Amino acid sequence: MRLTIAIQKSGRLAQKSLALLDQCGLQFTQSKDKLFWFGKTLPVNLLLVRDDDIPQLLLDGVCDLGIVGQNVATEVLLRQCSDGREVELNALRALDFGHCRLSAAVPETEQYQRLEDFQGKRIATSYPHLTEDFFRRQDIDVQTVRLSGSVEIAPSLGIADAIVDLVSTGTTLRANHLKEVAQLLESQAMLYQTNKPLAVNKQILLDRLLLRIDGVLQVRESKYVMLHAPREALAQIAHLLPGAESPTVLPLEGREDRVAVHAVCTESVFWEHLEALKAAGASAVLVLPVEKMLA
Ligand code: PRT
Ligand code: ZN
Repeated sequence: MRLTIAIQKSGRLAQKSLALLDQCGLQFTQSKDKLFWFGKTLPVNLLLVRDDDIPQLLLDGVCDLGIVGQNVATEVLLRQCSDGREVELNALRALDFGHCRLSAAVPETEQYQRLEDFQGKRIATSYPHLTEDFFRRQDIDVQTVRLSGSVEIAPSLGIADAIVDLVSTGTTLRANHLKEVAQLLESQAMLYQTNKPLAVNKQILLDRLLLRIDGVLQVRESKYVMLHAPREALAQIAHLLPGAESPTVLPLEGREDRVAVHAVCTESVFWEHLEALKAAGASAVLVLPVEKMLA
């Protein structure tokens, strides 16, 4: 029995999705049509598709897991809901890439003060369900103009008064003389599953994969810190190590007053942390990268 994961074939999430699975030790033989990759190292196959298709493939049971932006998953779920279908997806892990926000923007020249200014406006978007749901909740009537791309040019073409689109740096908005005035959703890539239970063997495999994913996510920030410290400052030093659980304390040959301290810091270690450790009496401080981690 094999697990199937759907990921984006090409686009903003494609490389990072593959990199994550690669870091989890998954390797694949690529098929010629490149749509289906066979897992060599674990019984996990890949389906390479357009990101918009991933939620539906999950709901239809074509794949067991999918990596897609929350923006896309939420839009598809709202669309299903508006068609009278109650469906859900479980977000198993936030993957910390593909960060963006779905925002409303109006022409720079527009006098905008509050959300109610959208009343009666035409809003161009590729996210009609998210947009309608957001404004409906605020009791504001808007008319959506559905576009599948180049949403940002709609106001200058006169086909909409405002837009709702994804923003990351804001460059696209500025280039089109638009200003971001409200945020509808914050998004990043997520690992999704349906809420249908998996067969036992697949669940065991998924649990194993999740442990590896957690290890990969954690390792990005983690550092292994080694230092020498006065025995009486141990409590203070342990407190100064960012995100470290009980450190290992080792004797130093020929020294009664000082010990070696080793700890895994699961949060970023900045120069400020090292300076504070030194001020507390630490010396010989070494910060090493962590390659792999399994909790
Ligand atoms: O072909 P396929 O359908 O698979 O891909 P796609 O073209 O629909 O999606 P793609 O690859 O562009 O984006 C995939 C996912 O990346 C999105 O669904 C988001 O979850 C995430 N993401 C993160 C973004 C952005 N950042 C982003 N900036 N998706 C799109 N953009 C676009 C945005 O639409 C706008 O045109 O980038 C422009 C704005 O960027 P800035 O930096 O100028 O603000
Ligand atoms: Zn898409």
